[in-house]
Amino acid sequence: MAYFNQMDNVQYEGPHSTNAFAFKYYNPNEQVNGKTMEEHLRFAVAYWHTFVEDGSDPFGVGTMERPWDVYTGMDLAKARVEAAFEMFEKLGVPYFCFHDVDIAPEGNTLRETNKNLDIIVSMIKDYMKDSKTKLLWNTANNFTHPRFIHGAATSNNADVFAYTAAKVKKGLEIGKELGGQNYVFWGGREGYETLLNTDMKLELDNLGRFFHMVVNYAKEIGYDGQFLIEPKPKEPMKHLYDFDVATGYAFLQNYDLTDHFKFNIEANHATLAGHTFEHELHYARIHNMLGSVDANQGDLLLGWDTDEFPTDLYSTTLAMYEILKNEGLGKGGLNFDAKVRRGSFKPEDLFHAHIAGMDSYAVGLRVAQRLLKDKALENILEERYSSYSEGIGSAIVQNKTDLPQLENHALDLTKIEHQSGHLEKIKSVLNQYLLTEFSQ
Ligand code: XUL
Ligand code: CO
Repeated sequence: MAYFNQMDNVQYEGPHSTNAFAFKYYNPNEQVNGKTMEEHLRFAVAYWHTFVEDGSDPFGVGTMERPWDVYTGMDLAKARVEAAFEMFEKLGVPYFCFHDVDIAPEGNTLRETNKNLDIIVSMIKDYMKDSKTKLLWNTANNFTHPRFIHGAATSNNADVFAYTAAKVKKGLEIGKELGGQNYVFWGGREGYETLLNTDMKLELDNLGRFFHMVVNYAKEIGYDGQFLIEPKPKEPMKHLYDFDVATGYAFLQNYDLTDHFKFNIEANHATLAGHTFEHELHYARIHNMLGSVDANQGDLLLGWDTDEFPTDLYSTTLAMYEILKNEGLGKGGLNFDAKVRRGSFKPEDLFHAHIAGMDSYAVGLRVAQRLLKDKALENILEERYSSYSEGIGSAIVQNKTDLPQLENHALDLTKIEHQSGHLEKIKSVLNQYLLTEFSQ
């Protein structure tokens, strides 16, 4: 059965097209520095936002018109698979991502839930045989059900720790079965409300133990996907343990896990943590920990996790700049962890939203590539730090000096020469690169 009858395959028609169902900038086969746009961008559709969510918010009920909602239970789960693969094909998107509960309903026991999962996973596997769309990552939703009220692997209740471990075990088996490239851990309930009732040391130790069990089990079954931690500072908990990349990295170092994990960085989580998106990407990159991206954006005026589709070209450019400097995302990709607004309730809005996101990242890719090719920003950095390429600076970075020698250098310095930071000039260079990209 078809769910998006009114939509054809979305094609690239170029910047002057007036067809709302065409790409204006994303041209999958276009070569950018030796790779196609499709290979650079590795877009993924997020199953939960696109096929599951109904548009409800804390103040109102669902609004989404979804033709598959005529079904319930396992029939609904199957209808969603049909709708999903129809959409993947029409959008030409190479990857998708899901949580366990997105694809199949929970039963009364985990045993029943797993049976439901097996049925849907084998259906997805069949669909994948005839589709070019692959699994970027799967994960376990260990945050929605009331059993996770006090956490999952960091719960005070050992039964919940066991339940969490069992769901992730199944998740790894599913990932292996479907050829998933990555497995994501977003600890939505791994945090706390108050230290008055929290043993933080035990909770963190348990989280470390849990991740070691995951690494061991993956080895045991021959799972070769990449593990990714997705940081977020808050929401739903007041304080989440994987606050940002730096905090997550310290956790991985403390528990001897850095060899087995990278980060899945979400734009809106970065801004919730008081960072820019590019800060989080950059921090991960310089530590060789940049794994994948949840491509969305927040709203400056709201300040919570609004999960909007990414349309801010400045942000997509700076994100792609980091990704290109990282020589790509390897097994990772750009997952649209983004939802249409509650008022955009028509099925076709799902297409408009993804087209907007894909076009915005295609622009970012092209502009970032030109910035790199011309060394427009790299030259600025080189000049700014030039004091370290000779004399005392060169001795510092080569670890060839010490405090007495540095004192000797400093004692009779009368004038320290500074260069301007030229911030406004740099921003206008960036604007120029953005504005000239498609006007040549
Ligand atoms: C929540 C969030 C999750 C993760 C996967 O803010 O981003 O959807 O991406 O669990
Ligand atoms: Co996310």
